[in-house]
Amino acid sequence: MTGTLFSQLAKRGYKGRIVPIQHLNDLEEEIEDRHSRGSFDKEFYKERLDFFEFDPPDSLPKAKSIVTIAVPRPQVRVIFNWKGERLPLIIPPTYVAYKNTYRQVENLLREILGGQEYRMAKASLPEKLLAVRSGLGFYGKNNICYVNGMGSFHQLVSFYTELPCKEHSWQELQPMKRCLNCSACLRRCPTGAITPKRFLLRAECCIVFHNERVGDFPSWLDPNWHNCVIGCLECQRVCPENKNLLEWIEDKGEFSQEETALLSEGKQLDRLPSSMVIKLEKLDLVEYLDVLPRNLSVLFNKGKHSYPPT
Ligand code: B12
Ligand code: SF4
Ligand code: SF4
Repeated sequence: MTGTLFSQLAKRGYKGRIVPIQHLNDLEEEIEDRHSRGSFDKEFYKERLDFFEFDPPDSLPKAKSIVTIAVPRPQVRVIFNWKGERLPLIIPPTYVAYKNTYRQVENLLREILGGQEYRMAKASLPEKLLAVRSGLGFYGKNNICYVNGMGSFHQLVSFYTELPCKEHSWQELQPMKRCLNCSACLRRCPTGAITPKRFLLRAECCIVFHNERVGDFPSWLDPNWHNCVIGCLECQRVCPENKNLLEWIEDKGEFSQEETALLSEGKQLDRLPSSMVIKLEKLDLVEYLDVLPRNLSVLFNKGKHSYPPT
């Protein structure tokens, strides 16, 4: 059955691994151990890591395995019309269609496993750790997970299933081989979040932590470091492992002068025309509406509009 599962995934260009449910303990211990040693900034932990659930949900008491899957995802380019200029801006892989990608994989798994009466449920786990431990990927020095043939441009999705796991691997934490002789991401990261002092990212220094949340950027964060509508691509663009993926950019629409002005003013969803709401939903930007005025104004002011330039 696992053979059928993974060949069906491969047909769509996805890659996956399965591990027995017993490894949940290992995932929990690893995160808890780092937490108790004080490796995480307190605010960061509370905001971003506190949601992990290291038990299968009550709806699936007989879960036997965890399946983790990597789905290739492109960068997305959106045009914003601002002060008479058409500005192409980039949204990094995974933001657009995040939930949709998840749903697609869920439906596919339900189709394959449901035929055999195996049930499944969503897992809220540290997905990179699971992917690397299961042998699906490797850690880059930038702490992002790399999968052969996909670089770091992929979304990870994971599910509990009732499918028994006969064969699996559980690897040591593995850096990518290429990282042994490379530090390009470390040198490029503007904030020092990637540091030679330890492998674990200083996530509280990562631009993404700050440009995904509402409020002013902290005073130490130079707004010119901000480089995408949301998120950051500096450490992935410079990575040789992503060389062949950099031009995989999907164009996903345009906001007119009036629409861009509404976004920049921070108008709430119920104040926006329905045509705009549809655009925002398609881009999965609705949840970032509150951060767009700040993020866009920085990009509009710095005049460094796109990557690669068009
Ligand atoms: C919290 C979070 C963030 C935080 C913190 C990121 C982080 N590195 O922890 C912030 C907001 C900053 C963030 C940013 C981004 N994120 Co994010 N994020 C998450 C989330 C919710 C949890 C990540 C996590 O577990 N962090 C906790 C730390 C402890 O885990 P870790 O990063 O795996 O750290 C391990 C290594 O340091 C390793 N380690 C320690 N020492 C050593 C030594 C050696 C030698 C080795 C090899 C390893 C090693 O051990 C640690 C685990 O114990 C996941 C979704 C999920 N459910 O997992 C998405 C997720 C990780 N994010 C994702 C993405 C795409 C991003 C961004 C690339 C988005 C962007 N372009 O802007 C950036 C990348 C920033 C970066 N350099 O990491 C994807 C990653 C896909 C991939 N290819 O890996 C995920 C998996 C979402 C998804 N479902 O696809 N994210
Ligand atoms: S830029 Fe170099 S060091 Fe960083 S993840 Fe890529 S290969 Fe590894
Ligand atoms: S995403 Fe940006 S800020 Fe975060 S580690 Fe990478 S380069 Fe540094």
